[in-house]
Amino acid sequence: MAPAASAAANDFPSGYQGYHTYAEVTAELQKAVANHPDIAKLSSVGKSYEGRNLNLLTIGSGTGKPEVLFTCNQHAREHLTTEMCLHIVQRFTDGYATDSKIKNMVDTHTIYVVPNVNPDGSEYDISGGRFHNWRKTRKPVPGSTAIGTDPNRNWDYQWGCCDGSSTNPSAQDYRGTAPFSEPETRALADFINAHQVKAHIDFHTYSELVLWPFGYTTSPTATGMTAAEAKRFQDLGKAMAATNGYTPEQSSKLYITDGDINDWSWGTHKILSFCFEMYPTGSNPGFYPKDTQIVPQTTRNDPAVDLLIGQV
Ligand code: 0X9
Ligand code: ZN
Repeated sequence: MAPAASAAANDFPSGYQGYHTYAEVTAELQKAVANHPDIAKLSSVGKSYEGRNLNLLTIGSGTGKPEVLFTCNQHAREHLTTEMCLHIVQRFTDGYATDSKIKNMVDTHTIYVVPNVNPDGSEYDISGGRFHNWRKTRKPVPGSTAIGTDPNRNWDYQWGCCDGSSTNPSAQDYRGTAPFSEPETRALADFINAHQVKAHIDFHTYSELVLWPFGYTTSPTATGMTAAEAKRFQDLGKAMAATNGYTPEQSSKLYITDGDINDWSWGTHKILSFCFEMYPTGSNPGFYPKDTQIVPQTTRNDPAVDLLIGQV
């Protein structure tokens, strides 16, 4: 059965109107392509449950180059991350003609950006002109009255293995009925499976952390993670954190998760995959910093983004 139509959100509440709604993100991506057709292309990795395109902006000018992926907004209310992905798009397109460092990165890589992995959730979060503190997707859970699965517990690597997610459909970290039960994670995984991504950041808020796999175990090494590989994550994670002032640690040190995107990306494809938890450090302002924070908190990650791209 087709999902019920859900109205597009008109805008963010007052004090937050510098944030981009899904329609505004799409318009900005179209503008980036119109202004830079030689290096930017807009497509999608698939559709959300409610039928929105999962926009994919590809930046580059050739094939066979190392591929780097940036994903944002798996969690609905983490709107600052969408702005992070939009900032990456704008910096690498608008900066191409004037900044030789950016030109060099673009000429030697293919950069993929998915600003809204969970657009149904983020539109719901701002619906009716107020915030709803929504985290999950918007697909009803079969056999339950609950809505939504935590997309970052829905990835098919050690899914549900280790008490790092919930089987309760009402829980914030509900893992779903099966790995990739959500059309959004399925589509993004299919895209990654079909490409050669070497490095990745999945942006979240909040806590100002640089996190690396594995999240399902507190051990730094495991099947699929040698001591040398763990050291590479540690060294690069610390180097990136030194540029943005975040705290670097293995993700399980924060808490155990199973089925997150970073464990799957590394465990399945050996992608150098990090989770950045952006501004702020604490619950005030938590998930809802005013729009005056967009520029300082997104530009803050420029050196870390460049460092990651420079690795591959
Ligand atoms: O719980 C999550 O999915 C992420 N934190 S958030 O507050 N944005 O929801 C963190 C995932 C990183 N993995 C682990 N902590 N194991
Ligand atoms: Zn999150």
